[in-house]
Amino acid sequence: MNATQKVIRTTCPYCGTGCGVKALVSPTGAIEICGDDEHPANFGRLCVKGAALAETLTEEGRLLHPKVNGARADWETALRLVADRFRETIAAHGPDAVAFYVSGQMLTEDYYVANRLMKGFIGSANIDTNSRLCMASSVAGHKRAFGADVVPNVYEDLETADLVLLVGSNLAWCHPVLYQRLEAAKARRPDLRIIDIDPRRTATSELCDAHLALAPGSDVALFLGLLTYLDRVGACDHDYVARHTSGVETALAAAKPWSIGDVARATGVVASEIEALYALFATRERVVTVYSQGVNQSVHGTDKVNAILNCHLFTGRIGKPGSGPFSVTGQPNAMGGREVGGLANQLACHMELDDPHHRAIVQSHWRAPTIADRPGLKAVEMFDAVRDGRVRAIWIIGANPAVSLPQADVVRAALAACPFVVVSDAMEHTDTTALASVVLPAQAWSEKDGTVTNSERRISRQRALRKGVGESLPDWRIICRVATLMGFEGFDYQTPADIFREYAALSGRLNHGARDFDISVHEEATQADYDRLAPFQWPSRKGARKSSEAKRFFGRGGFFTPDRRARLVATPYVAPAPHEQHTPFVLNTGRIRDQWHTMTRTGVSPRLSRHIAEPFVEIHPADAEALRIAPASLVRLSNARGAVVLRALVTERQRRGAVFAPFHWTGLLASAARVDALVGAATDPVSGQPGLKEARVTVVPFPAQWFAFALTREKPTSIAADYWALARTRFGWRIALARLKAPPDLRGFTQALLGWRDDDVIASAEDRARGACRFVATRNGRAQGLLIASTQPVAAARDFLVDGFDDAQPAFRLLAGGPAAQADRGGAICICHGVGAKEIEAAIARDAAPSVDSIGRATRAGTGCGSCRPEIHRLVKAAARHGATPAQAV
Ligand SMILES: Nc1nc2c(c(=O)[nH]1)N[C@H]1C(S)=C(S)[C@@H](COP(=O)(O)OP(=O)(O)OC[C@H]3O[C@@H](n4cnc5c(=O)[nH]c(N)nc54)[C@H](O)[C@@H]3O)O[C@H]1N2
Ligand SMILES: Nc1nc2c(c(=O)[nH]1)N[C@H]1C(S)=C(S)[C@@H](COP(=O)(O)OP(=O)(O)OC[C@H]3O[C@@H](n4cnc5c(=O)[nH]c(N)nc54)[C@H](O)[C@@H]3O)O[C@H]1N2
Ligand code: SF4
Ligand SMILES: [Mo]
Repeated sequence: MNATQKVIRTTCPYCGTGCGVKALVSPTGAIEICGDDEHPANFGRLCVKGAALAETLTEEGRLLHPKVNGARADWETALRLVADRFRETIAAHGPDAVAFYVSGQMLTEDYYVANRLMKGFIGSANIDTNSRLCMASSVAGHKRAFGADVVPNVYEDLETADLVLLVGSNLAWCHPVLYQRLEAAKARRPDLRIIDIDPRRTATSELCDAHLALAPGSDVALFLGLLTYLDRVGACDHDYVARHTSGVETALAAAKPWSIGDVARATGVVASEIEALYALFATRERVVTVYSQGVNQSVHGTDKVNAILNCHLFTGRIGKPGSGPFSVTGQPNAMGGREVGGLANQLACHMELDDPHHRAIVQSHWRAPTIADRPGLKAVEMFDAVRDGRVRAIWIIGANPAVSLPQADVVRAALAACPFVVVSDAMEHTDTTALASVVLPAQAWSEKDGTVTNSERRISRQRALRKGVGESLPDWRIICRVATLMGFEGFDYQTPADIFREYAALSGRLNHGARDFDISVHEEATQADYDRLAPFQWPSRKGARKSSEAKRFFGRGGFFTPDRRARLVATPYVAPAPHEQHTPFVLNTGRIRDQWHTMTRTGVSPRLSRHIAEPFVEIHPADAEALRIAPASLVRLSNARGAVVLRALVTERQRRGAVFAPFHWTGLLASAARVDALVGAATDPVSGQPGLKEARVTVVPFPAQWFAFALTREKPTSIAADYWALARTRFGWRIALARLKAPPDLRGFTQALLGWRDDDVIASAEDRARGACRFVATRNGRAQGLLIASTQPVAAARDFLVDGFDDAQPAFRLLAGGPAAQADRGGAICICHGVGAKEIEAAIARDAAPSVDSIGRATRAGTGCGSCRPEIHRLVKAAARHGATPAQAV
């Protein structure tokens, strides 16, 4: 840091860990990013995505002004059109004919005004958030058990526990800083036991003492077995159960039939591993169970949640230091959205739609003409209603449902046919903005101001670091202007602080401890207070002495049910339906380390695009062999709903009978990799959350005859291939391609793809024996484009070519017969220091006693943000098992 730089403290816009970020802003506007050592979520750490934030602050691809039917429009015209069309639709078809689909990436202030407009002024509850796809089963499970949606514990409990279970949670890649805190705790206290419960082995498993690769969807059986085991061995906390719970008999009755043998049969895990897990749970005093999408994204998600909560309640292990169930939130403000009422079945500030007293409180606080009194459409239902014409005008804010929602092809068609679609987004081109009648440019992270809540109920400020690009405006302001144009009064907030103050006051209104969510201590916050606001946890009740406010909930009961007791819920196990012959594989979906959702932001970063540059599917070697799928070949996954084509990653980390594919790739970045096109509309009956990890598919080789890898400076305008995937590089784009038949005119094909001009110098080399051909185009002595084609999947050191592309030398060396071996560093592992798998393997081979730390000293890998440490660990372990083996790219 230098003296001219201004320090602005803000919060990372990615995962729900909610790390504090320190931005160093120079007078020139240049921005450097580092971790905020004072923020209690991360104490200075950042993962690779947080560390690369500065790189995403480009104007490239941003939406700079409003557009109506594809043409530039001014704000007044665009907003008036939105207001008029919504008003007309409501007048003609009633308030339920309009809907908002919003996002856990909105700030709380944005959410508050959107919710107030829909539920208090339009008078419908048709506002739902993408958190329906993410947290709805945790919300429903919490409400069933606790009477309110509360995460009882705090992050430090992960560090002080004796046993941590990670259920359906790839923490190493999805909450990397929490994982690092856990890793550091284990290094300090090797006796801390960590068990991973996930059908596939992930980077997270590397730290764990055991990995239980249970059958997909069998979690309820595992936790029913645990409950009955705990009862049998006398691990019940009788005092806690008697004083603070009800329903224990029914829950136990549902669990009784589950012997360890039954659990082994249902989960496919050997009995001894199950028994070892149960014994640890019974005997370790402090236990934390972390869970996320492997639990929530299931048609039995709410039962999975309650099956876990039951075991914690039964043993009194909740809301105590080092003990409790811990649902970790995904998005930066998924938690804030739950608090403010962004779900179609909530009101605001954890108040309920079906409670007349709550409705009266909210309506009067909102000075609202009406108040919705029944739940609106939940995400999947909302798009069904768009499809069948019940919803005739929809406003999508901060989400990309044409990629991320189940039945994505149906969603796309529904939006294309909908009479009026408004999309507020920061980016110009997304799969969803392509379907909009009106697109509105939203300010993005670094430009806007507001608050977010992380997984441990901690509210932090996001602060503007610079002016908004183009004509973009903050979401709250866009929503308020539309509300005003619709004729509604009271949307004249001047700053987010005005909204925050009103919100804080609502949380405390007629509360007196009856409701969990309370931040009324801030109800009189001035602009200056808001500007200074330091991260704080709720509850933060007005008038309560700080010391009297427990940091955790429920350690001594005090649930939010009418009798103040928690409910143990009977959770019968429903085995997944037997496989249909034509769709024999379970399609599990999720995330990778360096990309965020539909890649609209992380996809612009060359550094983040490097770790995994192509959509892929993990498949077990035995399944691959039976289906004649070679490593790195292309495969087609399909079912009645759709099809995708992905690169095969053959790995024993995957179970037989199941495949895993990330859901990040969009229609803009790959020919056919929107995996949500394959996911069905079935949802959990309690929460309405879809089974995003439970689709069924068939898997076959994709019969490509021709393959290519290309680098270009300019993004191709069209790609004449049956398969393609694009990724950003420092100097342009990398493209993987395949065709069912070789292009008849390879030179012409290459010229069109790479955008050659006639005056470019073209060099080429052909290897007829291997059916390979290489082209390099240069302009003024600098590489312009490169293409390697082959009748086999192209085996080239891709990162090496990417790195050397600019000066064209490596490309020419390649033409001369392939890259120098010593220069090929292998697939990217450490992004901070640019260390590849082959360099790490070489260092491991040289090291007498290799460890993650010694390899870090030798190569610097893993010594930056630390996100790659689990992968280095895997390479160290693999070398110990087999001697040095070549690492796979993923
Ligand atoms: N890098 C990165 N980090 C992110 C995100 C991102 O896009 N990229 N997104 C953020 C968001 S919004 C979210 S919600 C979180 C999600 O964070 P996670 O929930 O950790 O991520 P996922 O990869 O969706 O799924 C977790 C695991 O569930 C497993 N699973 C699948 N089926 C089952 C099952 O039946 N039982 C069990 N026990 N496990 C199963 C999968 O194999 C997978 O490893 O990540 C957040 N962090
Ligand atoms: N198969 C499968 N599908 C899944 C999941 C899965 O695990 N498997 N996970 C689900 C989960 S947990 C989640 S959370 C969802 C995520 O799915 P989405 O939320 O639909 O995905 P994002 O790419 O995060 O979309 C956010 C959009 O908001 C835009 N944006 C960024 N900043 C701003 C801003 O400040 N204002 C506005 N207005 N827009 C902005 C971005 O450019 C982007 O287009 O996906 C769900 N879908
Ligand atoms: S763990 Fe990474 S992505 Fe998540 S908040 Fe922290 S820096 Fe951001
Ligand atoms: Mo999520």
